[in-house]
Amino acid sequence: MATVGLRTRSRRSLARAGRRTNLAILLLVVGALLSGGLLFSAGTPGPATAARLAHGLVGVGLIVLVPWKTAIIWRASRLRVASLALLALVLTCLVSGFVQVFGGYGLLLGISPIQVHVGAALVLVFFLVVHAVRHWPVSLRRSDLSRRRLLTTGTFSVAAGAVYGAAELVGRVTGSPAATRLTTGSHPLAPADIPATIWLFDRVPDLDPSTHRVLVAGASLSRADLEALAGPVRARLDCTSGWYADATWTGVPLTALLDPDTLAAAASVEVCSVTGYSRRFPTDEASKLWLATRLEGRSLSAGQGAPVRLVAPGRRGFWWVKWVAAVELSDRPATLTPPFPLQ
Ligand SMILES: Nc1nc2c(c(=O)[nH]1)N[C@H]1C(S)=C(S)[C@@H](COP(=O)(O)O)O[C@H]1N2
Ligand SMILES: [Mo]
Repeated sequence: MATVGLRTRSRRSLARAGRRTNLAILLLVVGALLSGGLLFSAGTPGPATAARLAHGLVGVGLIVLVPWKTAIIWRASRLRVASLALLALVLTCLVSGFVQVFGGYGLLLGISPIQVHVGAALVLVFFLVVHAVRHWPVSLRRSDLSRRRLLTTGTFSVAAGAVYGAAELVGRVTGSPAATRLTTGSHPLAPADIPATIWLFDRVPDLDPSTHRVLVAGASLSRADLEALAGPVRARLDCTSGWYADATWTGVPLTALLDPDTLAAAASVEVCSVTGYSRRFPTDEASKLWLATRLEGRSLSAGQGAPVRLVAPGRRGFWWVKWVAAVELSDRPATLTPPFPLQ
């Protein structure tokens, strides 16, 4: 039997590209949406790291399939606008994802790569549904699960893992921003550069720090009351929009403000903003939740949550409720909270 050259083999492989390539791409795009959704909603670094790794691998998997998908597109007798839009959106997601990882946190025309990435992904869902409906049903064959096919899938996964590892290595060797990011994917910022960040649609409220009061389990406290009890706390603010900052805040732990017996009897502690934004924590986290009035010694700015905001070391940024109005103990378990606020 004559050995077949690598070039001939890859040419044949590309010529066979079709149903299975498309199926793999469908699975990878769905996987990207799921892992991206998990990464967005993970409240702590552990799950965020797992989701980030899965998201990166799936993204690289899509890139590995580019030659095969190109062969399919090249052969297609006609290309529909909706399909081309879907293609453009997938490419936008891939490119913005790479810019975020290797370019670091930055804004171009006031927009960050992650905003482009998430925005394109949301629009993509619509075109993905159109595309899937048009090509429905996806034909599955018994041979798709044959040993040979599983071997191909395994080889493909190893290739994706290798490309991922190589990209990570290149990022490090070249000293790109990818080298200094956290396992959650966030890039470092100095405390002075912390941007005022809105989760989705919240608004900076107009508050007077000298008259504002925070209700802590019914007790009304002024900023001066809180500052009288406050001390320094080092914490890492890690925002899902792709940056983090290690900084010193000035605050009071909730355990210093709440009666220990009442706290022990409750199931959760809810921290509410004047805007309606709120987060519910398990009561055993109360000693790690701080009502803060200062950042690096300076009073908070309006955008940073003045006069009082939550500092929640170990929780991702969207748990750090700004413009705190009340801290309430309740019988409701902390698990009965949506993963993230809808405002
Ligand atoms: N009330 C309220 N609190 C909020 C937000 C918000 O939109 N509304 N954004 C959260 C997000 S996503 C982050 S990352 C941090 C950002 O804090 P910063 O504005 O000081 O950077 O605040 C959190 N607290
Ligand atoms: Mo955030």
